[in-house]
Amino acid sequence: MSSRLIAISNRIPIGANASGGLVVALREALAQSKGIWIGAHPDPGAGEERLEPVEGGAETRMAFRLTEEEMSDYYLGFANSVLWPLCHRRVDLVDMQAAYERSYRAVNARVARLVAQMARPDDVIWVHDYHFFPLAQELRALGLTNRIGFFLHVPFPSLGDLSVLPKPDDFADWLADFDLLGFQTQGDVARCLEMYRADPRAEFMMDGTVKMGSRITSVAAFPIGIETEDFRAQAQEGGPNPFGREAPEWFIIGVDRLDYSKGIPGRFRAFGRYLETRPEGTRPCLVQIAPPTRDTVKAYQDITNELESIAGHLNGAFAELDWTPFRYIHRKVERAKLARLYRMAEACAVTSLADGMNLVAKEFVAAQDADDPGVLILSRFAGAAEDMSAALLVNPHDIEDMARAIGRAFEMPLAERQERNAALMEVVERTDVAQWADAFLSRLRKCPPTLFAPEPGDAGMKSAG
Ligand code: GDG
Repeated sequence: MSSRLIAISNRIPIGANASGGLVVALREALAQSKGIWIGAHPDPGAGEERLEPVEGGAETRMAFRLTEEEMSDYYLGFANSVLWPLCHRRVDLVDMQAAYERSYRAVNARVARLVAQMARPDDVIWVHDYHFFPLAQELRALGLTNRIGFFLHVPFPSLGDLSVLPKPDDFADWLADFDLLGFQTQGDVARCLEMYRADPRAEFMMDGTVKMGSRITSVAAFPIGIETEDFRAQAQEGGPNPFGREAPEWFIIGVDRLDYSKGIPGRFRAFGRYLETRPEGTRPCLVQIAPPTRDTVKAYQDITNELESIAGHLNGAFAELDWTPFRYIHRKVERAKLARLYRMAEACAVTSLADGMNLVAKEFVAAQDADDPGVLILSRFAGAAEDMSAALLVNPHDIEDMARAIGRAFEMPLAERQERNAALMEVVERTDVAQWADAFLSRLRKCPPTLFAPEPGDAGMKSAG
């Protein structure tokens, strides 16, 4: 029998109806190996030294509880006010506090103890995202020699930006204790290798792996995708017109968690610029869905206020009594409705300033009618742009460039739309989320085994306390 998979992510799905690409991909991989999914319970607890079973999934789900203080210092603090802006090239927004770092290290150490209690020697461990950069180091310190892989959903930080961390060298050590580092794009792989090239302790092996002390780590890109077939079916299902009697003549859609990395204010300004130059008599709309996220963090309150003010200002400038060009919805929209909206839209704008992949770009393409598809406008700074070059690629820092792209989308002949959509669909199918999970796990299972846990003082394993 093949070994079990233990997956660790910050959140785990609660309830039988939890959906989303990661949920489905991990669920399948876990079901195949009778595996376990470990993550933080959404409700706080007392920081207990135990995992509790979570009902609802066919696979085994086990949760740990964060204290209120850890929610604030580890999750909103170090993870989302230090590491998130660091990875998204916004070091100006980094809010460095000693308590945040302490909490991050303590939560990682506790999660490692909990994982170690469950893990059998031949289990394969797959750690997700920036909440758990030091987890392998903590697990090795507890003596685990299992194969441990890491997938980073967000961009890998640039070398210069890493200096904002209290001990920048620790970052390379944390990652060196994983057997496999998976990133969204070749650009992320290059930035990770640049970090090791700048580190005199790192050696590059003939097969492209990186050696730090006794540890050997593979680094590769595994572009994530969506459940393509499922999403396409949902978009085709039909149902009532989500706009009721207020359907716009021509509309461009934006769908993002309301995050400063997504470049939404620039998108609004570009649409405003386009409205100034649009063909006479046309009444296009921008429909923006942007549910709130991390809204107790100041940077998120600021972006919410900025967006409301831009939307209000631009509607004031352009709206007519019977036409509202900006339709901004600051709430979560049900998934089936979202799929239908994508299919109805003439274009979709993804204008991220930095983005690991961006699944909205893939969802929009999957939802299109191949005979009469909409146009994808895609930021060069989204990971998706590496493969989805048949989109209209734009510079999200250049309002005129984005306004021109909206104009091109508006006027694009059917044959060109079909040709671009077919090329994009080929990418979306090839990078389906099930294939992503398979590719990562089969590569991880092939990594050479760790024969012994490193001794304290080994260059690949600094103090894990
Ligand atoms: C991180 C990385 C990477 C959004 N609004 C609603 C809604 N959504 C769904 C979208 C999409 C998902 O949320 C957003 O995914 P993204 O990939 O665009 O962005 P992040 O949340 O930042 O995800 C990113 C991803 O991880 C995976 O590795 O691609 O780069 O930042 O699925 O559809 N869904 C519903 N209602 C909404 O109002 N139902």
